[in-house]
Amino acid sequence: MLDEQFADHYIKHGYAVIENAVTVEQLKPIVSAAGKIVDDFDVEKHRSVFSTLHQDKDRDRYFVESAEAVHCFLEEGALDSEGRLNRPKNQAINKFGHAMHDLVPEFAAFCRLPIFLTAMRAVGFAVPELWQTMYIFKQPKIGGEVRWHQDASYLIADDPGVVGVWVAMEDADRSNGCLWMQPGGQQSPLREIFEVTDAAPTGVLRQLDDTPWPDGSQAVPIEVSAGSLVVFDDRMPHYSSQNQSAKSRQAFTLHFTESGTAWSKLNWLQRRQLTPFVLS
Ligand SMILES: O=C(O)CCC(=O)C(=O)O
Repeated sequence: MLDEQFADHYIKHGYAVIENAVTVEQLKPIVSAAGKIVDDFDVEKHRSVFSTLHQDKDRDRYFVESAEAVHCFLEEGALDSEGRLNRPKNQAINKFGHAMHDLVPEFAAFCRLPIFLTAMRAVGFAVPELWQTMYIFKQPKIGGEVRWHQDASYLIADDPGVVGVWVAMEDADRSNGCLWMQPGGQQSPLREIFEVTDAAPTGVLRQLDDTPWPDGSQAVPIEVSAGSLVVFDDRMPHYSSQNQSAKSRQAFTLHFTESGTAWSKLNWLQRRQLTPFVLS
Protein backbone atom coordinates (compact mmCIF):
# COMPACT_ATOMS: atom_id res chain seq x y z
CA MET A 1 0.00 0.00 0.00
CA LEU A 2 1.10 3.56 -0.67
CA ASP A 3 0.14 6.27 1.75
CA GLU A 4 -2.25 9.09 0.86
CA GLN A 5 0.67 11.48 0.57
CA PHE A 6 1.77 9.71 -2.59
CA ALA A 7 -1.53 10.28 -4.42
CA ASP A 8 -1.83 13.81 -3.01
CA HIS A 9 1.64 14.70 -4.26
CA TYR A 10 0.90 13.18 -7.66
CA ILE A 11 -2.35 15.12 -8.08
CA LYS A 12 -0.92 18.42 -6.88
CA HIS A 13 2.52 18.34 -8.51
CA GLY A 14 2.05 15.92 -11.42
CA TYR A 15 4.63 13.47 -10.17
CA ALA A 16 5.48 11.48 -7.05
CA VAL A 17 8.49 9.48 -5.91
CA ILE A 18 8.53 6.09 -4.18
CA GLU A 19 11.95 5.84 -2.57
CA ASN A 20 13.56 2.40 -2.64
CA ALA A 21 10.44 0.75 -4.04
CA VAL A 22 12.38 -2.21 -5.38
CA THR A 23 15.52 -3.80 -4.00
CA VAL A 24 18.85 -4.04 -5.75
CA GLU A 25 18.28 -7.84 -5.75
CA GLN A 26 15.07 -7.31 -7.74
CA LEU A 27 16.94 -5.15 -10.26
CA LYS A 28 19.61 -7.78 -10.90
CA PRO A 29 17.68 -10.01 -13.36
CA ILE A 30 16.95 -7.08 -15.68
CA VAL A 31 20.51 -5.79 -15.39
CA SER A 32 21.80 -9.13 -16.61
CA ALA A 33 19.10 -9.42 -19.31
CA ALA A 34 20.12 -5.93 -20.47
CA GLY A 35 23.74 -7.08 -20.67
CA LYS A 36 22.73 -9.98 -22.93
CA ILE A 37 20.65 -7.72 -25.20
CA VAL A 38 23.69 -5.47 -25.62
CA ASP A 39 26.01 -8.46 -26.26
CA ASP A 40 23.65 -9.79 -28.93
CA PHE A 41 23.21 -6.41 -30.65
CA ASP A 42 24.85 -6.33 -34.09
CA VAL A 43 26.14 -2.80 -34.31
CA GLU A 44 27.27 -3.31 -37.92
CA LYS A 45 23.69 -3.99 -38.97
CA HIS A 46 21.88 -1.21 -37.09
CA ARG A 47 23.56 2.14 -36.68
CA SER A 48 20.53 4.08 -35.55
CA VAL A 49 21.27 6.97 -33.20
CA PHE A 50 18.84 8.23 -30.58
CA SER A 51 19.14 11.92 -29.89
CA THR A 52 16.39 14.33 -28.85
CA LEU A 53 18.20 17.39 -30.14
CA HIS A 54 17.16 17.38 -33.82
CA GLN A 55 13.37 17.70 -33.65
CA ASP A 56 13.08 13.89 -34.00
CA LYS A 57 14.04 14.17 -37.68
CA ASP A 58 16.41 11.20 -37.39
CA ARG A 59 13.69 8.63 -36.55
CA ASP A 60 13.68 5.72 -39.01
CA ARG A 61 11.91 2.42 -39.72
CA TYR A 62 14.13 0.63 -37.21
CA PHE A 63 12.75 3.03 -34.57
CA VAL A 64 9.08 2.61 -35.57
CA GLU A 65 9.47 -1.18 -35.69
CA SER A 66 10.87 -1.19 -32.14
CA ALA A 67 7.25 -0.81 -30.94
CA GLU A 68 6.99 -4.61 -31.16
CA ALA A 69 10.64 -5.57 -30.83
CA VAL A 70 13.75 -4.94 -28.77
CA HIS A 71 16.01 -2.55 -30.70
CA CYS A 72 19.19 -0.81 -29.53
CA PHE A 73 19.94 2.84 -30.35
CA LEU A 74 23.36 4.46 -30.18
CA GLU A 75 24.57 7.61 -28.47
CA GLU A 76 25.35 10.40 -30.91
CA GLY A 77 28.69 10.90 -29.15
CA ALA A 78 29.66 7.26 -29.74
CA LEU A 79 30.24 7.71 -33.49
CA ASP A 80 33.18 9.42 -35.12
CA SER A 81 32.89 11.67 -38.19
CA GLU A 82 33.01 8.59 -40.44
CA GLY A 83 30.17 6.93 -38.54
CA ARG A 84 32.44 4.40 -36.81
CA LEU A 85 32.08 3.51 -33.13
CA ASN A 86 34.63 5.38 -31.05
CA ARG A 87 34.24 3.16 -27.97
CA PRO A 88 33.25 -0.41 -27.00
CA LYS A 89 29.66 -1.35 -27.87
CA ASN A 90 28.58 -1.64 -24.23
CA GLN A 91 29.51 2.02 -23.66
CA ALA A 92 27.95 3.24 -26.90
CA ILE A 93 24.26 2.41 -26.53
CA ASN A 94 21.87 5.20 -25.56
CA LYS A 95 18.88 2.93 -24.91
CA PHE A 96 16.91 -0.08 -26.07
CA GLY A 97 13.16 -0.55 -26.36
CA HIS A 98 10.23 -0.89 -26.58
CA ALA A 99 8.67 -4.34 -26.07
CA MET A 100 10.90 -6.02 -23.48
CA HIS A 101 7.85 -6.61 -21.29
CA ASP A 102 6.45 -8.85 -24.04
CA LEU A 103 9.58 -10.45 -25.39
CA VAL A 104 12.13 -10.83 -22.58
CA PRO A 105 11.03 -12.99 -19.62
CA GLU A 106 13.17 -11.16 -17.03
CA PHE A 107 11.58 -7.84 -18.00
CA ALA A 108 8.08 -9.36 -18.10
CA ALA A 109 8.55 -10.67 -14.56
CA PHE A 110 9.94 -7.34 -13.34
CA CYS A 111 6.96 -5.41 -14.76
CA ARG A 112 4.65 -7.72 -12.85
CA LEU A 113 6.17 -6.84 -9.45
CA PRO A 114 3.22 -5.77 -7.26
CA ILE A 115 4.59 -2.25 -6.74
CA PHE A 116 3.67 -1.27 -10.33
CA LEU A 117 0.03 -2.26 -9.93
CA THR A 118 -0.03 -0.57 -6.52
CA ALA A 119 1.40 2.66 -7.96
CA MET A 120 -1.01 2.66 -10.91
CA ARG A 121 -4.00 2.02 -8.63
CA ALA A 122 -2.84 4.91 -6.44
CA VAL A 123 -3.00 7.27 -9.42
CA GLY A 124 -6.46 6.02 -10.34
CA PHE A 125 -6.01 3.23 -12.90
CA ALA A 126 -8.14 0.15 -12.18
CA VAL A 127 -6.65 -2.08 -14.89
CA PRO A 128 -3.31 -0.68 -16.05
CA GLU A 129 -2.11 -1.61 -19.53
CA LEU A 130 1.60 -1.40 -20.33
CA TRP A 131 2.38 0.04 -23.78
CA GLN A 132 6.12 0.48 -23.83
CA THR A 133 9.28 -0.19 -21.87
CA MET A 134 12.69 1.41 -22.31
CA TYR A 135 16.11 0.77 -20.82
CA ILE A 136 18.17 3.97 -20.82
CA PHE A 137 21.93 3.90 -20.18
CA LYS A 138 22.93 7.58 -19.92
CA GLN A 139 26.50 6.47 -20.56
CA PRO A 140 29.45 8.06 -18.74
CA LYS A 141 30.76 11.22 -20.46
CA ILE A 142 28.55 10.94 -23.57
CA GLY A 143 25.05 10.16 -22.23
CA GLY A 144 22.98 12.58 -24.31
CA GLU A 145 20.73 15.35 -23.01
CA VAL A 146 17.02 14.53 -23.18
CA ARG A 147 15.51 17.90 -24.03
CA TRP A 148 12.42 19.23 -22.26
CA HIS A 149 9.35 17.35 -23.48
CA GLN A 150 6.00 15.94 -22.40
CA ASP A 151 5.34 12.23 -22.91
CA ALA A 152 1.82 12.97 -24.24
CA SER A 153 3.57 14.30 -27.35
CA TYR A 154 4.94 10.84 -28.11
CA LEU A 155 2.25 8.57 -26.64
CA ILE A 156 -1.13 9.90 -27.72
CA ALA A 157 -4.12 8.53 -25.80
CA ASP A 158 -7.55 9.79 -24.81
CA ASP A 159 -8.19 10.81 -21.20
CA PRO A 160 -7.01 9.80 -18.64
CA GLY A 161 -3.90 9.55 -20.81
CA VAL A 162 -0.59 7.87 -20.08
CA VAL A 163 1.29 7.57 -16.80
CA GLY A 164 5.05 7.06 -16.87
CA VAL A 165 7.11 5.17 -14.30
CA TRP A 166 10.85 5.82 -14.25
CA VAL A 167 12.85 3.26 -12.27
CA ALA A 168 16.31 4.30 -11.10
CA MET A 169 18.58 1.36 -11.92
CA GLU A 170 21.45 3.32 -10.36
CA ASP A 171 21.69 6.33 -8.08
CA ALA A 172 20.72 9.43 -10.06
CA ASP A 173 21.77 12.96 -9.15
CA ARG A 174 22.66 16.21 -10.89
CA SER A 175 26.18 15.02 -11.65
CA ASN A 176 25.13 12.05 -13.80
CA GLY A 177 22.00 13.51 -15.40
CA CYS A 178 19.01 12.90 -13.14
CA LEU A 179 15.49 13.81 -14.25
CA TRP A 180 14.24 17.38 -13.82
CA MET A 181 10.55 18.20 -13.53
CA GLN A 182 8.33 21.24 -13.17
CA PRO A 183 6.05 20.77 -10.15
CA GLY A 184 2.53 21.65 -11.32
CA GLY A 185 3.64 21.57 -14.95
CA GLN A 186 1.10 18.84 -15.73
CA GLN A 187 -1.45 21.68 -15.91
CA SER A 188 0.43 23.35 -18.76
CA PRO A 189 -0.65 22.95 -22.38
CA LEU A 190 0.67 20.19 -24.61
CA ARG A 191 3.33 21.96 -26.61
CA GLU A 192 4.14 19.44 -29.35
CA ILE A 193 2.84 16.31 -31.01
CA PHE A 194 4.79 13.56 -32.83
CA GLU A 195 2.59 11.82 -35.37
CA VAL A 196 3.03 9.17 -38.03
CA THR A 197 1.12 9.92 -41.23
CA ASP A 198 1.15 8.68 -44.83
CA ALA A 199 3.34 11.65 -45.68
CA ALA A 200 5.62 11.04 -42.67
CA PRO A 201 5.79 7.24 -42.09
CA THR A 202 8.56 7.59 -39.49
CA GLY A 203 6.85 10.50 -37.75
CA VAL A 204 7.02 14.26 -37.65
CA LEU A 205 7.05 16.66 -34.70
CA ARG A 206 4.56 19.51 -34.86
CA GLN A 207 4.29 22.47 -32.48
CA LEU A 208 0.87 22.96 -30.87
CA ASP A 209 1.51 25.67 -28.33
CA ASP A 210 4.31 28.16 -27.74
CA THR A 211 4.30 28.08 -23.92
CA PRO A 212 8.00 28.17 -22.97
CA TRP A 213 9.68 25.20 -21.30
CA PRO A 214 10.45 25.65 -17.60
CA ASP A 215 13.48 27.70 -16.63
CA GLY A 216 15.89 27.09 -13.76
CA SER A 217 13.59 28.75 -11.23
CA GLN A 218 10.66 26.41 -12.03
CA ALA A 219 12.43 23.07 -12.42
CA VAL A 220 13.49 20.70 -9.65
CA PRO A 221 16.07 17.90 -9.85
CA ILE A 222 14.71 14.47 -8.94
CA GLU A 223 17.69 12.95 -7.17
CA VAL A 224 16.94 9.37 -6.15
CA SER A 225 18.74 6.20 -5.16
CA ALA A 226 18.75 2.94 -7.13
CA GLY A 227 15.43 1.12 -6.81
CA SER A 228 13.35 4.29 -6.45
CA LEU A 229 10.37 4.98 -8.74
CA VAL A 230 9.28 8.31 -10.20
CA VAL A 231 5.65 8.25 -11.35
CA PHE A 232 4.55 11.12 -13.58
CA ASP A 233 1.72 12.55 -15.63
CA ASP A 234 2.03 12.56 -19.43
CA ARG A 235 1.77 16.37 -19.53
CA MET A 236 4.62 16.83 -17.06
CA PRO A 237 7.50 18.72 -18.73
CA HIS A 238 10.70 16.82 -17.95
CA TYR A 239 14.33 16.87 -18.97
CA SER A 240 17.72 15.33 -18.21
CA SER A 241 21.11 16.90 -18.91
CA GLN A 242 24.04 15.34 -20.69
CA ASN A 243 25.97 13.01 -18.41
CA GLN A 244 29.43 14.52 -18.12
CA SER A 245 30.40 12.39 -15.14
CA ALA A 246 32.42 9.19 -15.13
CA LYS A 247 29.47 7.08 -13.93
CA SER A 248 26.43 5.93 -15.85
CA ARG A 249 22.86 6.71 -14.81
CA GLN A 250 20.79 3.76 -15.94
CA ALA A 251 17.00 3.81 -15.80
CA PHE A 252 14.12 1.60 -16.88
CA THR A 253 10.81 3.18 -17.87
CA LEU A 254 7.27 1.88 -18.25
CA HIS A 255 4.28 3.72 -19.74
CA PHE A 256 0.73 2.72 -18.82
CA THR A 257 -2.82 3.65 -19.76
CA GLU A 258 -6.06 2.54 -18.20
CA SER A 259 -6.99 -0.55 -20.22
CA GLY A 260 -9.53 0.32 -22.92
CA THR A 261 -8.34 3.93 -23.35
CA ALA A 262 -8.46 4.92 -27.03
CA TRP A 263 -4.96 4.90 -28.56
CA SER A 264 -4.43 7.23 -31.51
CA LYS A 265 -3.76 5.68 -34.91
CA LEU A 266 -1.22 8.46 -35.38
CA ASN A 267 1.00 7.15 -32.58
CA TRP A 268 4.40 5.96 -33.78
CA LEU A 269 4.02 3.07 -31.32
CA GLN A 270 1.43 0.57 -32.53
CA ARG A 271 1.01 -2.89 -31.09
CA ARG A 272 -0.52 -4.98 -33.87
CA GLN A 273 0.87 -8.46 -33.15
CA LEU A 274 1.43 -8.42 -29.40
CA THR A 275 -1.13 -9.37 -26.79
CA PRO A 276 -2.10 -6.48 -24.47
CA PHE A 277 0.06 -6.52 -21.33
CA VAL A 278 -2.37 -5.86 -18.50
CA LEU A 279 -1.71 -5.78 -14.76
CA SER A 280 -4.36 -7.19 -12.45
O1 LIG B 1 15.89 9.01 -18.44
C1 LIG B 1 15.94 10.10 -18.99
O2 LIG B 1 16.96 10.76 -18.96
C2 LIG B 1 14.75 10.68 -19.68
C3 LIG B 1 13.63 9.73 -19.85
C4 LIG B 1 12.42 10.38 -20.42
O3 LIG B 1 12.35 11.54 -20.59
C5 LIG B 1 11.22 9.63 -20.75
O4 LIG B 1 11.19 8.42 -20.55
O5 LIG B 1 10.26 10.25 -21.22
